Amino acid sequence: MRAVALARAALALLAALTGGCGKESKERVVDLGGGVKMTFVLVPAGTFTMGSTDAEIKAVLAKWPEIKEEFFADEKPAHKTTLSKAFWMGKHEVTVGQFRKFVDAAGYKTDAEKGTGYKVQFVFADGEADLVKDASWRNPYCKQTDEHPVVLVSWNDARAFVNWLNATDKAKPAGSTYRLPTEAEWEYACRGGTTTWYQWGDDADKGKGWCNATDLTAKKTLPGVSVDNLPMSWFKWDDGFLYTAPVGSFKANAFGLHDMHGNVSEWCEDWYGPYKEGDQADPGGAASGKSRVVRDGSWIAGRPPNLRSAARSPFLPYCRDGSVGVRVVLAPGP
Ligand SMILES: [Ca+2]
Ligand SMILES: [Ca+2]
Repeated sequence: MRAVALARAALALLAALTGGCGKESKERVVDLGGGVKMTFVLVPAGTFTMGSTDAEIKAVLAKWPEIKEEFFADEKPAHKTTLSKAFWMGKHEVTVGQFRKFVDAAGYKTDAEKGTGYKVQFVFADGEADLVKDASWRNPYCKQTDEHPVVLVSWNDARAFVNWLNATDKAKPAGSTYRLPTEAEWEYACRGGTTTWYQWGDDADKGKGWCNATDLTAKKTLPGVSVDNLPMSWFKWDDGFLYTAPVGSFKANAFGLHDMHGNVSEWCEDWYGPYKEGDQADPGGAASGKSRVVRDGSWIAGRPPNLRSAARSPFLPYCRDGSVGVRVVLAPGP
């Protein structure tokens, strides 16, 4: 009886989330005005193993022995995590065109444009790593069309964007809210039911067609780059993009989400902190902290292990980078 009641409750929640249409809709398209649209896909409730097992970390260290073990310590312990409610997630990273709609409508100035708290941004221009003072989402030092993922936006900017979505989408299902994904939602959505290092398996070299990463295209142009003060290692295939790629240029995962590996890293809602031991339900990260979570490697910030589904990074909320962007969820709750 309990199982039946739970199933009914889950169906009711799903109906509420999908606008009560009775039939599950897999995509939700939001009109931001002026022909600019944003598509969300429905990610079902479920249970998965979050983080890395000791066996995964041991195998990763064997493959990339130049990296210190403590670099992966924050991925432990692997823990069973349940997400009790379905949620909508952006099918793509937020694009320049979508972000521009927000900026124009709200008259918003990003942290980078205000120059607050953080005077320079780390971007790559002309094949070199540079610290520059005038980079912003409008001037990212690489060619970006309206279909490319917005970059050089801080966590504060990302939050301002979702606040605007909440005020703008009048057809939003009652009781649901736009926000950034929790770290658990992000990893669950990235894995799409997989338990391997990447959506395509454990072998980094078999990822061609799945993502825009630090590939041989990047190696040809940026041979001297180092990340985390270590020599760079590269994916051994060409994806055709040195900088960002237009969103959705690569394969979708099992949930219909694109670019969950690579292109740009993505802000999460949570404070960054160590994982708790034991099974968890709907975790929301550390209670407080200094940094927010950024997930996913990118066109540049990711040597192959950094693009694994379990990899995580801290990033100060006012920081912005040419490799960090945004993905949005629409989820039940405040
Ligand atoms: Ca690339
Ligand atoms: Ca991404």
